[in-house]
Amino acid sequence: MISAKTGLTKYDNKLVMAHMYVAFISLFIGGLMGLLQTLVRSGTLTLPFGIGYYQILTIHGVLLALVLTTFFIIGFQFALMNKTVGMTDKQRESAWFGYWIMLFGTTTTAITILLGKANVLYTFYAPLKAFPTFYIGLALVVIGSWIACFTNFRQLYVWKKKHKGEKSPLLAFMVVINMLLWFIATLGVAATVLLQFIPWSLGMVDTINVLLSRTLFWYFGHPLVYFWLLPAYMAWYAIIPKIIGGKIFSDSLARLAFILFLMFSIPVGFHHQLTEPGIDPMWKFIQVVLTFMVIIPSLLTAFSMFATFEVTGRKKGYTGLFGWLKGLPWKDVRFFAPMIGMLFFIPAGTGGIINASNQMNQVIHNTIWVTGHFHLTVGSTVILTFFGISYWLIPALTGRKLTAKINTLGIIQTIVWTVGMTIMSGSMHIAGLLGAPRRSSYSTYGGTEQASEWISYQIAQAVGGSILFIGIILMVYIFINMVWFAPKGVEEFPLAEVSEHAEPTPMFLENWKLWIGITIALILFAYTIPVIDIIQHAPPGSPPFDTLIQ
Ligand code: HAS
Ligand code: CU
Repeated sequence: MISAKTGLTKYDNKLVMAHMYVAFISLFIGGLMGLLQTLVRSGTLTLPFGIGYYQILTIHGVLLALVLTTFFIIGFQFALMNKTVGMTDKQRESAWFGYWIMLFGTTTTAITILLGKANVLYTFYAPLKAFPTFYIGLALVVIGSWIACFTNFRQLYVWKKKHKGEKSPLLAFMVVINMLLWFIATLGVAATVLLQFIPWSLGMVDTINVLLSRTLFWYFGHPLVYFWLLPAYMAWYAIIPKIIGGKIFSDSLARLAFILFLMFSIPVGFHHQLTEPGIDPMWKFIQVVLTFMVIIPSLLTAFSMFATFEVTGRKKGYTGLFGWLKGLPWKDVRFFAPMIGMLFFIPAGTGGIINASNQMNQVIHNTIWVTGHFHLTVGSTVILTFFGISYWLIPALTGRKLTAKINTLGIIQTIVWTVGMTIMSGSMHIAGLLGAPRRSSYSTYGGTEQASEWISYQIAQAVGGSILFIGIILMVYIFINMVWFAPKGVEEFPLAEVSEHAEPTPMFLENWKLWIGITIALILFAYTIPVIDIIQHAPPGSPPFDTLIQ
């Protein structure tokens, strides 16, 4: 039976919650590993039982950056699709099938890391080599996620057949764009894992083309960060306006931003490889230009959010240049947490633009500045928005209420996160500028002259990390409350309507063939020649691609 208030059936609830359990368990374990790391880096802790720094760093990165995000996003996206276009029984079966494959893959990879057989970090750069089950597990996670992709595509397709000539619901459109982006991007990581890493780790080939593997990884790795960001944007565009009592500023602008993300997210991976030899600087330059293109949809989003806030505030009667700020529901955690996430994105995005600028990249690359950057983006903007979503989504799914007490605790959680992250990420940025390396433990640099210059910032990181861990415990407590202990009731699934002043959405925005065509053309343009170069000019000992396939 479909609930009148949430628009979801109990089967939908079960499916989405299955994803959420994995996400929150990963948050807890991954967060704990993060705390240990800051303690090890600052020299305050030596790990017992021969556990290595890289082992906990790998668990931290894989669980938080890959497992938490993927499960939360796929679960949330199923909630959005099922709410807006519905899900048939057959689609539900395939969704569950994908879920089990992802879970099996995750468990396989996690066990390999826990046994200390895969200390290769979440980027698993060759020539670091892990035990084969690490890569096989990851491949299964990707395959499982493809089943989710095709289930979502099918959901919209079936809806469109029933609603000929109508434009698809905004959130369903956004989910499909994000899954298209994910599918095209994961082809790169699947290629390197299946054709390079698995044969190499199994001993079927002796060597690996390192540059090719890194290039295929970053072909995936950059769009990966937008796969994390776009669900947060879905909430900003289409859910937050409802929570603040307003409307969506422009449906067309939201769709345009998402289309631009699809087109420009993928042909930009070289901005992670600017210091790498073996790639012609001309192609690096072209991909840097394309990186600056992908900043535009974020600027559109910033504009659109400001417009939504201002229009809503003014409608409520607040005047003056910034008077409308008072009209926002600061005491509602469903708004407060994502809003702080948005504020974090201002310095985070600025940092990204610095990273992408070739000359400045030379200063910060491989320093802990980069770690500071991604703790502001994915670790603040994205995760605070995901927490903001959880405050209404979880109770809506479990048939409970978000109580006033939990609302207040959520606000405290957000403040704790803000304080912890500002201290940790701020000191990471500064230490990075002083040359402190990323991905390295105290044992590698402790005692050197430079280390004494960094030490106070490393200690600040440990302080920030400890505060963040308190934030994680609070969030896990809130999750447990919303799942099992909060009073029964009905929580709203907030979906905003489009403003009556917005222009009608032009139909060409739904020209899938055109957008996918341009995306593929841009990828071929940005990657074909450099990849041929990388294969042809592979150093001796690095077998060409065809011998790997044999
Ligand atoms: Fe990045 C490295 C460039 C965005 C994540 N990035 C990373 C890594 C991660 C990551 C994980 O060019 C490390 C990978 C590794 O392990 O090596 N990044 C960028 C650029 C952007 C960017 C140009 N990154 C992200 C996002 C991430 C993420 C988003 C995760 C979710 N990044 C780089 C580069 C590197 C890199 C280089 C490689 C560095 C190296 O050398 O290794 C852009 O997309 C940023 C655009 C964003 C903006 C901000 C818009 C602001 C908004 C908020 C508005 C606020 C409002 C509030 C409305 C221009 C939308 C209103 C407030 C009121 C009070 C009313
Ligand atoms: Cu990137």
